[in-house]
Amino acid sequence: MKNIAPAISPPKGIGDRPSGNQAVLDWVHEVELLAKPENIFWCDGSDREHEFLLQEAQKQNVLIKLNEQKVPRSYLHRSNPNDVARVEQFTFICTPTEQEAGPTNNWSDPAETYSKLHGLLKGAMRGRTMFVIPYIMGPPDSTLTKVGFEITDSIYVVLSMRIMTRMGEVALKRLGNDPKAEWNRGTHSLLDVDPARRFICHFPQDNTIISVGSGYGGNVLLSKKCLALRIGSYLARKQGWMAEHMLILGAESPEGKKHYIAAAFPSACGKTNFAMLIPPKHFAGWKITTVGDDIAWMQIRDGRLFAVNPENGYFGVVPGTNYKSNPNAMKSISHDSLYTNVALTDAGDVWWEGKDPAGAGPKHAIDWRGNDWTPDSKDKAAHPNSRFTAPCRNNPVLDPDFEKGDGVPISAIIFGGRRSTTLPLVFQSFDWNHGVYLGATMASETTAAATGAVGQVRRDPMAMLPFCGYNIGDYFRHWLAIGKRLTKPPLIFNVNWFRKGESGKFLWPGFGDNMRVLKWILDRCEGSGGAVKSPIGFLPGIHDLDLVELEIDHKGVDELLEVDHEQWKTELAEHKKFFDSLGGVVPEELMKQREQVAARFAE
Ligand code: GTP
Ligand code: SPV
Ligand code: MN
Repeated sequence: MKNIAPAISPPKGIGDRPSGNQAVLDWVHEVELLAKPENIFWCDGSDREHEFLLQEAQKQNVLIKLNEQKVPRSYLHRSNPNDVARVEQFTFICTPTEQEAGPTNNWSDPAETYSKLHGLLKGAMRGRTMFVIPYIMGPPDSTLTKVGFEITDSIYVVLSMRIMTRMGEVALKRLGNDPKAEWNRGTHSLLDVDPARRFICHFPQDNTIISVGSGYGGNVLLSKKCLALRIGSYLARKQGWMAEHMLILGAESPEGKKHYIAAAFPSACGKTNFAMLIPPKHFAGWKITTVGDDIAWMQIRDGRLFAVNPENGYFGVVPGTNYKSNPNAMKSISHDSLYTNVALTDAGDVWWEGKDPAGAGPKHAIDWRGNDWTPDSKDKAAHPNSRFTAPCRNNPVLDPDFEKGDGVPISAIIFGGRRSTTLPLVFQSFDWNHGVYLGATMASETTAAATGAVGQVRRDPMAMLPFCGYNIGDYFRHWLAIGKRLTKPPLIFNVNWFRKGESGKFLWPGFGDNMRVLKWILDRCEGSGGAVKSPIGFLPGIHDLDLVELEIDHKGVDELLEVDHEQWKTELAEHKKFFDSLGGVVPEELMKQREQVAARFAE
């Protein structure tokens, strides 16, 4: 099978074992005894190593080099067609009690699960190379930064982790020699990429992740959803900080006033696009910069929340990305990038649905499965969840404080999902606890980022449903407790770019025009923006939004901002149903918030 790499033999000076922390060496030895690899390759992230691995990956057909003139130093990877997205149904939180994992996670018993996984890993790397990747999550000088080691038998994982994390020496240095130091042990093996033997298991108490049977993104780049979110959220609660599925952006006015905003939207609901947005012409002089596009780690200082992006790269949705919707993403992926499951043109370029204006695509290409494709084919050329992996350094609007260890101060938190109906374009919570309620009850139509049905409304609290590594009730309590410690809490908002009109089309143009909503949010942070009070929170009046040069009529804006009482009756009933479904773990305060919304509708 094309994903499964035979062992490689590196030349002298590449892949050698560094001297290091004995606890790490012991663990690597244990996994070696279990998985029986042909050899071990210690990654240091150097250019020489990178060149060598790229050559090997091409030899093994794991990567295809793209046309150097079109996309310099970039490669295409095709994952197994049975393995193209996160698998929530095979993702487990393995805590001593089921109650610790809570009602929203799949739970399995740690001892039984270790034993099952060790069974699967037994001899699994025979004839293969076992790579050891030392990495850190977080800026090198941040107190929030965590060390992780990922063992993998996938060269694609190594090359991806080199982009997504800070790899090599920096991690060994950060860890030091203390055998008791905190670090994450992540073990990954492709096995034979069989969905029947695919498990993504987290052992929060042991700071351990074991992932088998997949070679795809969020399942196997253990730094990201596994460490930075599932294990991260567990550690965050224990240690008094927050690990969230949020972008972080900087917004600087023409006068030089800057705010940082964090926003939690579920998978494939617009974080990368919002974090890189280019304001419409009318907003000349405004600068939007990216700190992060997917994950925020936040801690309290001086009564405020400060955020860092633990990642070093973007693992972003490809389809729909173009020079009109997201020029900064296009530039970010124009060189030194990996592409997964997009189409390959005859000229050796990459292509996907939504790359060009309609009709301007290639007449022939090889689709993401490796088959011939023409515009008449019924199948898509690129998989709907095809992804790019690109270094943050490629982003032309990377925030200058991207690597600031202290983090950036957060003025506002935004929640939002894909909702065709009910949810207005934007509204503001009355206070922190009400904002926590907005996050706790948010919902979104499901996307291709996870396997399963697409387009079904499901509750996805704080966009963390698939990523909270412990009991969701305790997670809500943690949010409420953080609020109590903040003297200058961020304001909390909810947005919805995806409301549809009667014709079934999106009412809001989205992308760069989201600046208009962001501007109102910033005005509210500055205390200057007007608002009208509604039962669900503060809404902008139509004149509070800057809609100059926007091709949308007043009726459209009214529809976008409408709070329909009948729809909200249903929505509130859904909130109750959701809370009830969690089986009594929801804090009293959030139940009370729901009653207060209902009471405001009755006023
Ligand atoms: P993950 O990486 O899965 O966490 O996704 P994300 O939240 O970063 O989503 P991303 O920005 O990649 O957007 C996902 C899809 O939504 C893409 O196909 C975008 O084209 C589309 N999208 C993003 N922003 C908007 C918007 O403002 N309006 C509309 N209509 N679509 C959008
Ligand atoms: C998401 O699904 O939210 C992602 C992509 O960001 S993955 O890393 O595959 O989880
Ligand atoms: Mn994500």
